[in-house]
Amino acid sequence: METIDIQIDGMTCGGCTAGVTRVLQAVTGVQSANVTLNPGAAHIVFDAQQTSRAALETAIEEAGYDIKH
Ligand code: 9UX
Repeated sequence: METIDIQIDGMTCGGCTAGVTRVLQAVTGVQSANVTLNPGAAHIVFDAQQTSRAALETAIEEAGYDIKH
């Protein structure tokens, strides 16, 4: 398992964090996703054979949020 943190811009409420959590947990290979509003971030544990930081960042962007690179 691999653990990463992704900084996210654009989440403004608890509904946003719940939505991002749901999106991340739906990605095959994600074991757990903890999303915080302040600071905007996702702490993700995943199987590197099944997904990647890039794929997870894309999923967040497709949900309507921005990645802080
Ligand atoms: Mo409510 Mo957070 O629409 O966007 S989920 S502000």
